[in-house]
Amino acid sequence: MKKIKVLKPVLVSNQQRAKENRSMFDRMNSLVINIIASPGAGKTSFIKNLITGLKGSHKILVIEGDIKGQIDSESISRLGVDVIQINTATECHLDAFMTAQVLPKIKKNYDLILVENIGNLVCPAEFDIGEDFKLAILSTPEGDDKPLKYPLLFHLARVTVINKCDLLPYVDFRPDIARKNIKRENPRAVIFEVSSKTEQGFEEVFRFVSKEINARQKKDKH
Ligand SMILES: Nc1nc2c(ncn2[C@@H]2O[C@H](COP(=O)(O)OP(=O)(O)OP(=O)(O)O)[C@@H](O)[C@H]2O)c(=O)[nH]1
Ligand SMILES: [Mg+2]
Repeated sequence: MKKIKVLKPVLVSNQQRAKENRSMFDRMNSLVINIIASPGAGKTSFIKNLITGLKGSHKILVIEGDIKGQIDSESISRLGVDVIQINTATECHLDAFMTAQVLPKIKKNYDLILVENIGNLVCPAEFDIGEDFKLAILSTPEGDDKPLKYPLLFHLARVTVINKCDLLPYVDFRPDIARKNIKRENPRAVIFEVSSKTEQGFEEVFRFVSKEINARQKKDKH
């Protein structure tokens, strides 16, 4: 049977739409972070910690991607921030078109838009949605070899957060090897080690994200 190559055109048209989304985010003056990790790595927990640390100083919106349901959206809205849900039904990632569909729902300007992508280490990395940067989360029970086995995400992610560091005494995860593996895929990656449960390591993340928001807003003034 003859195979038809469709992935390339799909990605090209996604790229075009992502560019249009990015222009819209630029006009809104928002820093957009696309958060990608495997199911259960701690995306929602990380987002909730970020909200707690930054909501006093910044206006935050969360775009929540799930195959089905709104469990994460509901727990995030209880923190008093706006949330927009995208249910993808069968798709294992968010793409630029799905993101574009919810953009008209954004009725005010936010300093920070956090996008929780579908739990998956593979497909979400392939689709630009118009974000400023991708942030990967690697949790310690998953193993320190994952950056080498799922290289695209760790290659593209400007930031990798090693989460669940409170579990280090109980799991075979070597932070120094994980850092080496992340840097092998992306030598310029910014790496944080945190626990979303104990909040250890978050001060540094808050400083980094605040700096990025400020840099973004200065850029727009020029
Ligand atoms: N011990 C420990 N547990 C954590 C940490 N972060 C998250 N968890 C727990 O891990 C489980 C999954 O966390 P979530 O934040 O829901 O993970 P997620 O990546 O959003 O999951 P999906 O949206 O289903 O893909 C929950 O039981 C959290 O309480 C952490 O740093 N340490
Ligand atoms: Mg979640």
